[in-house]
Amino acid sequence: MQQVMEQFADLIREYYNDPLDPLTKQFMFRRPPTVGELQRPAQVLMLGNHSSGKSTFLNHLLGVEVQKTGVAPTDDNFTIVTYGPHDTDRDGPSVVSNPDLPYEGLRHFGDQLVSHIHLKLKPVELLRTVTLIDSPGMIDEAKEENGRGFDFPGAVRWFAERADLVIVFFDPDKPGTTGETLQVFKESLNGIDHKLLIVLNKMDQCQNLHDFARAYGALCWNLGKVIPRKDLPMIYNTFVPLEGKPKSDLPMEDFDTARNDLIKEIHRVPSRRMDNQITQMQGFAERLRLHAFVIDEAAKQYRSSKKLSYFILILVFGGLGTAAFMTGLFIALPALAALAIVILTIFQVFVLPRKRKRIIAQFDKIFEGLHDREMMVRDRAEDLRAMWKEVHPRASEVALKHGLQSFTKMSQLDRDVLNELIEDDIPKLRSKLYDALQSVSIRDANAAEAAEAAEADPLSEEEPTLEEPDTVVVAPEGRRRFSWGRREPG
Ligand SMILES: Nc1nc2c(ncn2[C@@H]2O[C@H](COP(=O)(O)OP(=O)(O)OP(=O)(O)O)[C@@H](O)[C@H]2O)c(=O)[nH]1
Ligand SMILES: [Mg+2]
Repeated sequence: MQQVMEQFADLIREYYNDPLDPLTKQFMFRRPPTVGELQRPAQVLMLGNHSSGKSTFLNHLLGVEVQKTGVAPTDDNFTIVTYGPHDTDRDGPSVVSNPDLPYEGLRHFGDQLVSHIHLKLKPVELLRTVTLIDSPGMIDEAKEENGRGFDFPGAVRWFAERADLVIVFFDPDKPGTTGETLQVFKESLNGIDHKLLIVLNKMDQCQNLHDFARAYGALCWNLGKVIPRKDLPMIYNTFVPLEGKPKSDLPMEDFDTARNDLIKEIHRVPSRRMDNQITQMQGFAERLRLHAFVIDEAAKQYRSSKKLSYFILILVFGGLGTAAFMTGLFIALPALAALAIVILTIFQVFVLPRKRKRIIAQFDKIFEGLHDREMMVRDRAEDLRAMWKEVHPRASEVALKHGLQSFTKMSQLDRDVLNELIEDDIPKLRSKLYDALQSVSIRDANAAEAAEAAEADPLSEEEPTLEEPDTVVVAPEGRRRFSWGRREPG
């Protein structure tokens, strides 16, 4: 599995190196993910009301006491738990200033947040491929502005966008989503419901079916208000078995199954990460294409209108000069030359910048013009418009700041390479990933079956096959590359 992941991570990096990074630079698009961000292990963000059992679950999952647990809402830190050969703790400032760790972006939230960040390294096998992030318990009452001293929903959004799975914990005491929880659902988790899992925890606290129905009903009712979808995400009703807790009268098997399923989902996160990275690269490439094509078209319009204006100037002054020459009015020639220089200066200082601004103000029209056919398909038009809404401010900003003249023409080869990446290479990469993951899981299942059979019949001759998976050949052979200024073939 690890080997398959590494191969795909390398491939994704290769696509960023060529053509996405050079095109990003050419058109001054936003920063692509760094190598550190691409290489980091998969991340699971654990959110939830205070005392809903986040830290207890984390300890249970890892089989060691990593986090303190307790009834009072005492933990107001984001704790990043990741792999290290020895138990080590690091504080926020050292975490956000370490370029080898993908948390530098948190610095923008200010010192208050940084002082609420902790990193714990633990020698636990699961942490080699999955990093867990425990978060401050949310208070289920309306909070004053800035009650925490930092932008809590913003920080949650930052972590959630980078997480491959976001688990939100509730418990039967507080199955409501009001106050801070409501704010987080609306401001931090909108648009990422595909990574969201909901856990109704501490089910052993429900004494009977009535308690369970009340808690489950209240949670669904409240979630329905903040998740604008017809179908709610999967809700795992579970608990963590703890010594000394009173036993419930409810049958516990289903809750045990839900806990095992939840743990399986967490173990599956590294493969989800690959899928998320492909989705992220696709989103990046599609936005870059919109940005680059619109700027390139605007720059083309600007260049041709500039050429036309120069052509008219040359024609007029060339004509006047020739006429003066032919009629023997040589005395008029210096005056004509001076006038040509004045008009050229006015043209360059006043007319061209205004022209540039006018073209940039018409970016919407250029966008519509470039996609007139796709705009006929309703769903595609909606997607494109939503994407353009995101891309437009940056495109206008860089065009205004640097001027349309500073963008070199995009070659047909680069256009084709980018189009092929989006239309062909990325979908193929995704299906290769599914095939590779499927063959790994079939092999794992066979190995487990063989091991079980060997255990049941120790005299059997057959050895369980536990060999390493074959290398999956995924290198893109013969694909076209970014031109790096080369002329296109033909
Ligand atoms: N009965 C029962 N108690 C639990 C369960 N999980 C956690 N607890 C108890 O609930 C209390 C709170 O658990 P924590 O794990 O500290 O909760 P938390 O969500 O991390 O809380 P904060 O860090 O304050 O947000 C502790 O006393 C735990 O022993 C559970 O599944 N069943
Ligand atoms: Mg906690």
